[in-house]
Amino acid sequence: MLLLQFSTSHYCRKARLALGYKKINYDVQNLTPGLHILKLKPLTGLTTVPVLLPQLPDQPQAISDSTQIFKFLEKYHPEPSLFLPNEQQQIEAWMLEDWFDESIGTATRFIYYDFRAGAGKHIDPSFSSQLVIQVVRHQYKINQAAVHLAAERLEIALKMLEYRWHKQLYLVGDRLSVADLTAAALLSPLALIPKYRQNYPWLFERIAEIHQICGEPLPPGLTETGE
Ligand SMILES: N[C@@H](CCC(=O)N[C@@H](CS)C(=O)NCC(=O)O)C(=O)O
Repeated sequence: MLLLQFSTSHYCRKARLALGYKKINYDVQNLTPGLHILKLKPLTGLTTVPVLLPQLPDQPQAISDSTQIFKFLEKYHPEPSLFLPNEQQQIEAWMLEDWFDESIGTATRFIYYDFRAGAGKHIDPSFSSQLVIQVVRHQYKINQAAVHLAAERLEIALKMLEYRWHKQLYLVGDRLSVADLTAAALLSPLALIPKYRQNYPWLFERIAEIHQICGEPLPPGLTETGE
């Protein structure tokens, strides 16, 4: 299998966590932002990564969207399962997965790129890095008002995660599900932001644990020793 990705994308991290959880061998191809459209549009009709190319007989040529990749992997490689045996719990896991995908993953993107252009500029002040950051800010219309709203949305997610991850371990049911992997990937960009690191240490411990279970290297800002 081949995963088409941006190396820094948290949605691509989400797909890698699922591949790792299921111990599936795969290669990655890092696409260049901007030029990625030329490759993806004819393949999927969309412009976003991740895209999985199963490269297997009788399987689709390309699967676009991290949620569709979860569904394909579960069918292709059912064990270990990312679906919960209780149907009602699985519906709840999908609802959380979708909320993280559509709302919280974009909120962390807004907060992350705002940080990288301001207080976190020192992480990579190079012209090329700051240019990419400005292009992304323009593409997603990231301004102060939008960042403020994103931070408010994120607060709700953090309260929910504190209750479920911190106190119960799993977001739904009694084992890892699509909801846990999605949250671990889509909140990972916050690991570079001191305010979140200081206020939510349990969050990053759980994100690190899930990465370790999935055999995926830790996101930038987290190290194996937790520093
Ligand atoms: N809902 C999509 C979102 C993926 C997404 O937003 N990917 C971004 C990178 S983080 C992307 O490819 N952006 C480039 C573009 O929109 O052209 C998924 O879960 O796969």
